[in-house]
This record gives sequence, structure tokens and C-alpha cells, in this order.
Amino acid sequence: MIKACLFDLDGVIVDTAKYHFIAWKQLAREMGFDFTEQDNERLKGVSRMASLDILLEIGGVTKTEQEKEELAHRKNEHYVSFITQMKPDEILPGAREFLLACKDAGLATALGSASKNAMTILNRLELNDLFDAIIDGTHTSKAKPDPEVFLKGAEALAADPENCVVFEDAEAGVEAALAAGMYCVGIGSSEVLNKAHLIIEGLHQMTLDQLENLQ
Ligand code: B16
Ligand code: MG
Repeated sequence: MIKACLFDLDGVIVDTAKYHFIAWKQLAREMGFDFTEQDNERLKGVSRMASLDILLEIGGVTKTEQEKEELAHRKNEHYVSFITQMKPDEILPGAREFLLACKDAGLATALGSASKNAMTILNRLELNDLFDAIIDGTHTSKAKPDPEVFLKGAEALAADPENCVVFEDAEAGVEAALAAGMYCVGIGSSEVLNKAHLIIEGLHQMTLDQLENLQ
């Protein structure tokens, strides 16, 4: 029986990938190489430092650890300049409605995101109150596909993993949910998310009845 819903942020609640893309592209330009939208697909759900490693690999560039810290900091400054301008109308279709339906049905809700900027984004979207627990990149040391972020979310909600469902748009996130022993609803392409128990285009397609059918 599902008692708790855990939500990834980027790609599930809001499309922040477009802002990550502009910020990474700008950094690549400063280093003298191009970064495409296709390249950006590789960074979805990946932590900031791991994303930088992929960017540097694409550019064929080697940097010291200290230089990498500075580059990641600079990228984050670009990114934060965008997300601090976000408005609630950027919430993806159906996300707010489904969160409200969960609350009305007495289901516990948690955020499970790799982002260290999750609180800033939720504040801008005015969604904080709809989450009983928020686990983000500031609370975790192991990146998805490690299940840490979702196990911490379940613990914060006092829910057993077998009573939890995770909503994820990234392959590594689906793997993290399954490794945690939870149900998973994939949001996006069935080619990439085929290990999920159910795949939908977005939370606008999700109903509470479908949660019962997962089991
Ligand atoms: P930050 P999610 C992830 O969010 C993004 O998909 C990924 O592109 C980003 O690198 C990561 O957060 C870290 O974000 O730089 O803000 O700490 O999908 O796990 O909600
Ligand atoms: Mg995501």
C-alpha cells in the first residue's frame, strides 16, 4: 500500500534543465568550446561536480581540483541568477495539483533532489508547504543511482520503502528508487526509463487510482 510519494525536482516538478543548460553553455564558451542541448541531456539528474567533469570531458579540457571548484562556483552563480527570477507559473503541468491530491488523500510527500539549490527553487515556486520533508543535495553525500536521497526521504516521513513511490525523470533516479526498494513512476521517455513500474509524460497524467495499480 502506498503511503508516501517522493518527487525528484528538475524534470518532474519544474524544468530547470533549461537554466542549467544556459549556465553550462556560458561556462563552456568562456573555456573556448561549444556545449549543445544534446550534451545537456547527459547532465540531467547528475550532481554539479559530476556534471562539470562531463563538461570538461566534452571540451577535452583538464583542470586541477581547485580550478574545478572555481568553475563549478562560477556556473552556479550564472544558474542562481536565473532561478532567483522563477515564478510559480513555471511549475510543470499537473505537479501542484497532484501534490495537493496526495495531501488530501493523507499521503506523505517528500522532495528527493540532487540539487543544492532546491530550497531556492521551491521558495520561488511557492511549493514548500506541499512537502512534508525536503531532502536535497545539501543532505546527501552519494549521488543517484545510489538510493541515499530516497532512503533519507522515507526515513524523514517514517515510511517503509515498500510503501513509497518515487517520481523520476532520469535513468539514474529510477535506478536509485529501485535500489531503495520503492515503486517508481518514470516521467519522460519509455526508452530511457523502461525499468520504472509505470511511465507517464508528466504529473498531469497521474491519478491516485494509478498508485493503487502499481502494486
Ligand atoms: P545544483 P534533480 C539535478 O536536479 C539536475 O537534474 C542536474 O542537472 C543538476 O546538475 C543537479 O540537480 C545538481 O544541481 O547544481 O543546483 O546543485 O533532477 O535531482 O532535481
Ligand atoms: Mg530530475
